[in-house]
This record gives sequence, C-alpha cells and structure tokens, in this order.
Amino acid sequence: MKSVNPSEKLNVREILSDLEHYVPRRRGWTWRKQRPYLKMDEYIYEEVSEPLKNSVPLPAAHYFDNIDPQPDVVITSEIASGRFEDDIRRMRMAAWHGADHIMVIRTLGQSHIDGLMEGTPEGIGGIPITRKQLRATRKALDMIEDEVGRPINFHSYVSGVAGPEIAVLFAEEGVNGAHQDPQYNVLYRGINPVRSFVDAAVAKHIMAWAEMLQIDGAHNANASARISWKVMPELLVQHAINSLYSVKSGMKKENIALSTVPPTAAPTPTMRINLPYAIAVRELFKGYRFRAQMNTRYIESDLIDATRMHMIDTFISRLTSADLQSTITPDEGRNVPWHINSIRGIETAKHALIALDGIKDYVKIDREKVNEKVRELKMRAILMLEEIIKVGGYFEAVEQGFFVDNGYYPERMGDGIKRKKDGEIAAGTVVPRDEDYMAPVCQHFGYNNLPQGLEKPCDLIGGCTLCDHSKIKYVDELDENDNVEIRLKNVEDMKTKDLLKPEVEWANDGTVQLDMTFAEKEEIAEAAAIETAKRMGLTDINVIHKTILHPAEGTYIEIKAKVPFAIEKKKLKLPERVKPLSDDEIVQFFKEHPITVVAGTVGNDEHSVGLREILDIKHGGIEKYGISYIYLGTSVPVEKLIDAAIEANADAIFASMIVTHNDVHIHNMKKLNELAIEKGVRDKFIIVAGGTQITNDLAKSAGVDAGFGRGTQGADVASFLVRTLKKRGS
Ligand code: Z97
Repeated sequence: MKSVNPSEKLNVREILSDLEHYVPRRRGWTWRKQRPYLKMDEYIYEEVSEPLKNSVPLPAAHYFDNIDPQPDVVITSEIASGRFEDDIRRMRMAAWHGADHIMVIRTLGQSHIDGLMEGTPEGIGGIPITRKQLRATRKALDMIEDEVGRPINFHSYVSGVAGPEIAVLFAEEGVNGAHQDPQYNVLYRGINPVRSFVDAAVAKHIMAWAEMLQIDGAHNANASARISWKVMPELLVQHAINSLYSVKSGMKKENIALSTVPPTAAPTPTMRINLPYAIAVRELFKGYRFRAQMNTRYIESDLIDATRMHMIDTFISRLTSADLQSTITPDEGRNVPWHINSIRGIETAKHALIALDGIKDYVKIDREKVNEKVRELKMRAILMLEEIIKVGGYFEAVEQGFFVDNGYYPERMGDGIKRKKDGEIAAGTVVPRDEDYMAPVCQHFGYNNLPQGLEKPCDLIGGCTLCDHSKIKYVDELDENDNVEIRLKNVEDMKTKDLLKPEVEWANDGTVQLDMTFAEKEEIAEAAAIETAKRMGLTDINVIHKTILHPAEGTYIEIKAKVPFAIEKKKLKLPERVKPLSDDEIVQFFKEHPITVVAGTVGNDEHSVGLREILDIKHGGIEKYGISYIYLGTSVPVEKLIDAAIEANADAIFASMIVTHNDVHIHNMKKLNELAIEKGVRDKFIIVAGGTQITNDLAKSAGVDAGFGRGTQGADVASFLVRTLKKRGS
C-alpha cells in the first residue's frame, strides 16, 4: 500500500479503489507501547508511551523543543460526520493530535436496524456498518497509523437485533473494538430481553475470537437518569452482569473494558461523589480494563465548561486508573462532532494526562476518609444484586422496573424503565436448537451437532469467512443518487474550479461559527445576533450557544451559519512568512554578539503599545533574548532617533508608526534612511519599521531594512536581526 505524504491530503479515490480485495492487516486490539522513565528535552516522564513519528504537539510545545510526550493511556476520539470520506480526514487529524482509538459513533440509532445492511450510502444515519464503509475506513487507518507510527484501533457498536451479524462483519473486516452490552438493547432500544442476551452470547463469542476490546453500556444509565449519581449502585450491577456474561461467552477479562463515568459534575461537590465511586468500581472489577469516559450527562453547549469537566474527570483517571481515556465535546449534545472540537477534546485529554504524570507519587488518597463511602457503594450494589436474584432473576427485575430508577438504591422512585420478558421488539424469536442442528462455521456459540473428529467446523464447507477472507462477498453501494462517488464529485468539482469553502463537518459544507456579545438581555441579544449574521450575508443561521453575562447587561452568543460564496484559491494573496529561529538559537547568538537597539514611535505618533510588546520581556519581546534597548518614548522626531543611536553606539533602530494619513509613515521611513546616509551612519544601523499598515515590501521600497506588520512578535524581529547580523559577518 502506498504511504501518505504528511504534506498532502489523503487520496480518498485511492482508498476506495480495489476495496473488493482489501484484507485487514491484523485482528484485535492494540495497547500503546509503554515507555516509563522516558526523557524528552530535559524532562523525565513516568506514565508515557512510545512517541509518535509525526504529530501535532500541545500549543505550548514550541517553548520546549516541540516535544510531544504521549500518555500511557489510549485516547479515544468519537467521530460521526455520517460520511466516511469525511470521517477519514478527521481521523487523520485526530491521530496526529494523539488519538489511537477512533470510535465512529451514531448520528442516529444504529441499534434500530434489524438486519445487516449492505449497499446503503451511509449506513443508517451515518454508521459505518456496511462493508464498504468499514473497509475504506480501516484501509485509511492503515495508512494513517503508518504515518504517525502507532497502531490505531477502529471501533463501533455491536448492538440491536442485528448484533450477531454485525459482530461477524466486524471480525471479518478487522474492526478492533466495539460497544456490546445486551442491557443497552433491553433498556434503551426496547428489544426483547431474552433475544438480547442470546444475541449477546453469539456476538461476544465472535468478538472474543477476533480479540476485539469490548466496552460495556453501563454509562448509559448515568446519561439517562435525572440525577445521575443516584444510579451509582445500578452502574456497578450493570457492569457486573455484562462482565461476567462476557467471560462466560468466551471473552478474556483483559479484553473487557468497563465504561466507567464520573457520575456527577459541578456545581455538585464532584470529588466527594465521583472519587469514592471510581475507587469502588476499580476495586470490585480487578483484572478488567477501564474505559474512563467523561461525564456526558451534564455537558451543555458550552465548550469551555465541557473542557473543565474533562479536566476534572481526567484528574480522577490519573488518581485511580484508566486504560482508555475518552474525549467528548459539547458536540455530543449537538450530535455532530466538529473537526475542531474533536481535536480540542483530544488535546484536553493529552494535556491533562501529561500534566498529571506521576501525580500518585505526590498525592495519596486518604483511604480512611474514603473507605466508608466506597464500602457503602459496594454494599448498595450487592444488595441490589441480591434483590434481583430474590425476585427471580434479571428478566423479572427488568419487568419490575429495577433499572434507571431515580432513587438511590435501596430507595426507589418507581420510575425505572420496564421491559417485558415476553414482549418488546423481536419477542418470541428465540427457539431451542433441534438435536440435529448443525452450523458448519467457526466460532459459533452454543449447541452445534458437528460430526465427530472434525478439526474445524468449516472444513465441512471448505472454509468459512472468518478463516478464508476471499469467501466474503463484497457488495458495493447500490443507491444511484446518494453514494460516495456522487459526493466526491462535488468535492472534486470544487477542486477543479479551484474553489474553497470553510467547513466544520463535511468537505466544503460552507459552515462557519461566529461569536458575538450584545449588551442586552438574552432574547434581544439572540435576535440581534441572528440579524447581524443575516446582514453579513450568511444563510442557515442557528444559535448554538448562549451565555448570560448578566440578566440585563449582556449576553454572549455563538452562531453557526453558512457562507453563500466560495473562495478562489489561486486568487488568495499569501503574505510572505519567514519562520522565526528557535529561542535557544537567538539567545545564544546575542550572548556572543551583544547589541543595543534604540526605539521609539516616530513623528506625531502616540501609539506605543505595539512597540512595547516587541521590546518588553513580558509578552515575548526582544528583551527576553538578551538584547538591550533604549526606549525614547512616543512622537520622537526622526533626527532624534538617529542622534540617539549614534550617541548610544547602537546597532539597530526600531521606528514604530501606526498613523498613516497623507502617507506620513512612508515619508518617515524615507527620511530615516536619507538622514542616516547624510550623517554617514547608514551602514552602522539596521533600521526596522513597524506598524499595523507596514509591510516588508513597503518598508524596503522606502529605504529601510525591514518592515513588520500586524501579528509580529519579538521572535520575528529578533530572528531578522540575527539573520542580518550573520550576513554582515558578526
Ligand atoms: C460512548 N460517548 O462512548 P445507538 N451499545 C452500547 C452503547 O453504549 C451505544 C450503542 C450500542 C458515548 C457515545 C453512546 N452509546 C455512544 C453499549 C451508544 C449504540 O443505538 O446506535 O444509538 O447506540 O459510549
């Protein structure tokens, strides 16, 4: 397979070509390669794994030699654009930022599908349950994992009445992990309980063969309950039921991940509730894996609040343990994860896990304080299990509404979900196998009347699809109007016409996000925001978030909308950007070649902030590189700048000019150059002009050595000085 070039886009056409013959390169789950006591730059990390070949480090990494330590824990990114050709691009972004578990999740309920679907355009509501989608995704992930240098686990759901068929499909196509929990079908998808459990045994047995990692569904009770900490005992019970059932179906404990979730969030006293719970679940289920999901129940549309929760939740993962750390964004609530928010979620997890590296060496949980609560939780769960047995078992308990009841067990509110053992979807579809029942395929669960002495059941048919990949029938998309070819054609049309649109979800979807604040109460601010977006020419305007700053003084609004135009790529004017040197290189140079700079704002210009930012150490000005400067203040005449430079025996002059009326900035730059020549000192000084309207070309044409405009930082100017002085042979 061709490798991808990091500076080029993934070629979706190439991924789609010859999918008929694609064979996944491995089966099963892969954990990160642990590298305790790894040294990066001058720092030693304990809880880290093998670094990546290609990655995007955290924002502050450029201060630390661009190191990008990778936590020991697998990081999950949930992706659900609903179009696999778009998912693929987002997966690549996610992998570069540090995700190695990619969950393709619903935009609608996959579990509502009653049979395996082939040939559909996008699965139902965007779930990749068609073979084509799975193959294209796994094939792209093969390329991406080679690019970043770390295996990537691909994950989806084995649920609904089609669960066993999906498990076979996933095993055939090299899907590495899946949610599987019969209780999910029963409680949230209204599927007959008996059918759900029989299906689960079949599905789990196949998942076990494929060595997939299983994530259970207990967290959904947390997400469904009104006050979610109240279902803590039930969460433990649900974990117990699914875990043991999975082991009995043939799964190894280490391939079973409990989906633990910190049940509550601020403003409740979060740690008092979540920490004892996290300890209880890990103690009760030793030997299993822990998928630490963040609290989704209380995530609103506020991105920053989601991030705060994410940090606190990840803190618990570090104080206790986690094998997988999930990342969620407000988009969980909006149901469409946006490219940028997927990345922000990953960065939050990576940041938190790395920042908390080794925290347990310094902070110990006071077990005496916490033990009572831990014990109490376990007791409540055990009592609930005992009561389930007393009423006749799980099916009876579900009929009586034991689950997702809003009482804190043993308290009961009587509002639990009730499902009939003999009713619901697909009731009566489970029948006992006949004595002569025989299925000539491998990994089939339960009674199978195979001939004596047979080594492999599928020897009877010359191999099954699990043993012989070439036996799989590949079905391409059948919908003539909605398929990847048509969707790609749109993307390619734009490309040939050299057109671009912003996007948040799908290629060229034209969507933008805007934020604005009005000094008004909520209703007025909202209407004003929509009107503002309309007048900006945007269409499809939706308010996606509001924060009340004060009931009367102000409201912050976030909007999403579409732009009604496309940008012509070739016509874009790209500013010339010179990369600054590294901080170390600049510091070293000025240590060996100390210089002095004379600086001021010129003529009648009183705008000094920009210049001060370039000079002062506080915001990364040149002072931090050991350059000394003499600041002459504002409105300095050109003559004075030059005379001061001569007097101080300076090496450079910084002249700042914001005012531009009558081209006074151009006039002053010219005057600086001419006067320096007149005084016979032009070669002595590097003359630099700066200001919002200054460009390098403009400055040079006016006779000075360089010009710096908006967005310039101390490092840019200092790098220019180093490069120029080096050229002059300093
Ligand atoms: C997570 N953030 O990571 P549908 N089976 C189980 C499930 O938990 C789910 C489904 C099937 C969340 C996102 C929520 N869980 C996913 C055990 C969904 C599939 O029927 O396709 O909507 O759900 O768990």
